[in-house]
This record gives sequence, C-alpha cells and structure tokens, in this order.
Amino acid sequence: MLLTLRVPRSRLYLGRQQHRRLLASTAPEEAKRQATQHPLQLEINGNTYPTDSWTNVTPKILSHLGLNKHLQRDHPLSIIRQRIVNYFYGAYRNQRGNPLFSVYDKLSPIVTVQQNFDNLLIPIDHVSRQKSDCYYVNREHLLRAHTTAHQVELISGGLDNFLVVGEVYRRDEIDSTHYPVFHQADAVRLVTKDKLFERNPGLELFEETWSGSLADPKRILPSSKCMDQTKQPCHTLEAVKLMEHEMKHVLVGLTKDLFGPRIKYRWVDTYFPFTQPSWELEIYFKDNWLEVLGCGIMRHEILQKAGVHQSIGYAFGVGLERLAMILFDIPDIRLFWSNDSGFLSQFSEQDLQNLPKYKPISHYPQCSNDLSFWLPANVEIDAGFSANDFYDLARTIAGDVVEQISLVDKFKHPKTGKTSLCFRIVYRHMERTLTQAEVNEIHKHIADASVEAFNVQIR
Ligand code: FA5
Ligand code: MG
Repeated sequence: MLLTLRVPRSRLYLGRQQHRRLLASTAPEEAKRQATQHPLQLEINGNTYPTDSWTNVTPKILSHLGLNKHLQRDHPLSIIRQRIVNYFYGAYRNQRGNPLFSVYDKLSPIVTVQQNFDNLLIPIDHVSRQKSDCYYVNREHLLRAHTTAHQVELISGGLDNFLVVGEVYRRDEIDSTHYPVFHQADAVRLVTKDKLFERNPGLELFEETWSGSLADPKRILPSSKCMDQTKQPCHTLEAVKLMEHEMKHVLVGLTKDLFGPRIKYRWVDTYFPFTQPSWELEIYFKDNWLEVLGCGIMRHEILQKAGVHQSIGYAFGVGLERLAMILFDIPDIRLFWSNDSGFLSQFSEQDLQNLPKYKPISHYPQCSNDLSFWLPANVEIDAGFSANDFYDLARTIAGDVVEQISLVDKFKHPKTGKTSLCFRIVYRHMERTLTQAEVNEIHKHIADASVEAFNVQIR
C-alpha cells in the first residue's frame, strides 16, 4: 500500500482565493499544515472538485495555474513559443499562403485521466499513471503531465494541423534542470492519401490486407515496452516512410532554426504508447547529448477514436525550458519562475532572431544539510514510501530555496529490519545569502513535517 498523506476532514472548502492567501503567508507552520492536509473539495478556476484518496496536488503546485509564463510578454518561454509557432507558420502554408497550423496555448491544464492516459493508449498499469509521478486533483482529474493530453479532443473537433503549448506538471526529482512544472509544445499533423501521395497517386495509406476494423476503445495494450520500430500493421511502408521523412525534415529544420545550421543532432529509437514508430531527437550540447523532443507516427487507434479514418499523422512533444536554457544560457530552471526584474528585463521579443545570453544576476552560496530517518516497520522505499512524496513535502515547506534533494544513503537494520534513509537537501536562495540559522530552522520544519506525514523516526 502506498503511504498517503493523512487527510483530516476538518476544513470543508478551500477556494482559489483562500489558496492564494495561504500561499502568500509562507509561515513554516502553515506550510506544514498545507502539505499534510487536504480539504474535502478543491475549487480551482471556478470549478469544484471533490478530493479523495488520489488527491495529492499541493497549494504550492496549484499556485502555478494561470501564471502562463509562456504567454508573458518578453519572458524567455514566450519567446521560445513564438519561435516555434513562427517556424511552423513558415513551414506549412495553404494554397492561399496562410499558415496551416492553428495554435492552442490557453487550454486548462486540469484534464481527465481519460485525456492524459486512456485516449493515448497508455496501459492501465503504466508507471506514468502512478500517484507518485503525477499531481492528481482526484481519481478522475489531474494536472496534465504532457500537452499530448489534448490530442484527441482537438482531432475530434476536426483539426488536422495544430500546436498545443502550455505548462505540464510532474512529480520529479529536484535539481537545476528539473522543476515539477515545466512547459511543452505538442504538435499533430494529419494528412490524407491525396496529399501524401500527390506525386504518386497510385499509392495507398493502408494495407490491403488490413480489415480497417475499429479499435475497441476499452482495449488498452499490455505494459510490455515494445521497442519495435517497424510500422503499425495497418499502414503501408510507403506511407510511414514518407511521413517519417517529412516529420524528421521539419523537426531538424526547427532545431537548426533555433540553434543554427551547424548544430549536431541524432535520432534515437524510442517507445511511446501513442506513436509507432517513435524517436527522440538529441542535440550535442556542451559535450553531452541532450534529448530535446519525442515524436512518432500516431497510433491509428487514436485517430479512429477521434473519428478520423482516412489519414495518417505524426506528432511530437518538445520541452520549452530545455530549449530556452540552451538558447539563452540560463543555468537554473527555477529562474523561469522568477519575478526579479533583473532577470526579466534581460529578454525582449522585439527581435526574435537575435537572442541575448543571460547574465547572472548574482551567485549566492549553497548550504547543505542531511536528514536521516527510519521508515516505519514494514515500509520500504517504493513500497509504502515514495521519495517523490518527501520531495514534495520539502518543497511545500521550504519553497524554492530548496535547490536539490538527493537520497545519499539507504540501509536496512539487520535486527529490526527497518529501513533508514538519508536525504541531502541543498538550500540556496536565488536573491540573497541564507544564514545557517535560517537553514537549520527550515530543515527542522521539514523533519517535523516528515514525522507527521510519513510516521518516520528522525535519527
Ligand atoms: C512526452 O511528454 C511525450 N508526450 C512527447 C510526445 C508527444 C511523443 C507526441 C510523441 C508524440 P517526454 O516525457 O519525453 O515525452 O517529454 C517530452 C520533452 O519534454 C522531452 O524531450 C524534454 O524536452 C521535455 N521534458 C521532459 N521531462 C522534462 C523535465 N523534467 N524537465 C524539463 N523538460 C522535460
Ligand atoms: Mg523523454
């Protein structure tokens, strides 16, 4: 059983305004209370959601809703969004010269389990659905974990060339390149036989032998990771190869548009439940290969589900922070959430082609403290206790002064059988030097809250 935060049902209702107010006061006592309790229902963007045993969104996480950094004027994420959109506007035009792609960048990040997973054929037991990986509002709703969640609704609405841009939420480790909220741009392009084979009208999208039967909407494939890069049985090889060629050409074009014509890149075979075949595009940056996007030929069952039977499609998803960190030389992902004018004033959307390099505002020292505790009897890491639960608790209490948390030690006592964990928490303030006394106090609050939330025993 997963150890869940205790949910005293004392507070009946906590609306967005109240959340805001609570967040404004970051008193450690209050933060601790917030991290370990959930109200009976949550009001988010004017909608009321009953909470249940799946609820794990925190006020801190909910405070990111509506910030829309990707739409904030002169923000680096907004600049990247515009570069991607402009590139697609230029790459695909209709006969009248108008852009083919439409852009959706204000869709609500609260989606259903069906949108985020089921519609995309993500197996019912897939790790990405776990409570330890996602922010659930309740068992039916979550904060989208990828912008791909909107695919089916948009295709069902009749769209065939579109981009979706927005923030996504994932419970993840904490370091300078990982933050629980980041931004993605997703795209879908569908083409019919006439378009794809304009120059070869004799060719077909679908195999003659394929029955064309509708996929059973309840059927979700088993969890085995199929790295099989061959085509889906329904498609002809010609159709898949042409689509793959077009998609890779466009995505390499986007990469060169962003990073210059000499950027080194490579394609890596991968697996996504919603595309087959699938690839990741990596670029060579500072002596390392860095994954920037995932893509592939859309599973035909998804199109069928959305009412599209005569097209083949490609889709991709790219992370905006990763692109922006490289393009602007921004060293820490938390800076994207900064309201510091010293940061924001460095970027301008006046000239989208000439992007400045970030100049560090200042560099304050780090301070690192260890926290060791015994898990309760019969509880182990990933069996009753998830490190992500601890990361969230620490972040809720300490906020962005937590720069990094790592599990540095783990052992089982030979006699009691209890598990001991040691987490190293690195503290650093973005705008000033933290004193050791200040850090000790925050650290103590995290320890106290851990005892309360996870029933652990501090060592
Ligand atoms: C996805 O999210 C898929 N939905 C992408 C996709 C869409 C594939 C459509 C096929 C078709 P992934 O989890 O790998 O895949 O994330 C996609 C991109 O988001 C990554 O390539 C990376 O650029 C970015 N990204 C992922 N995790 C993080 C993170 N923790 N921090 C910053 N960027 C991230
Ligand atoms: Mg990936």
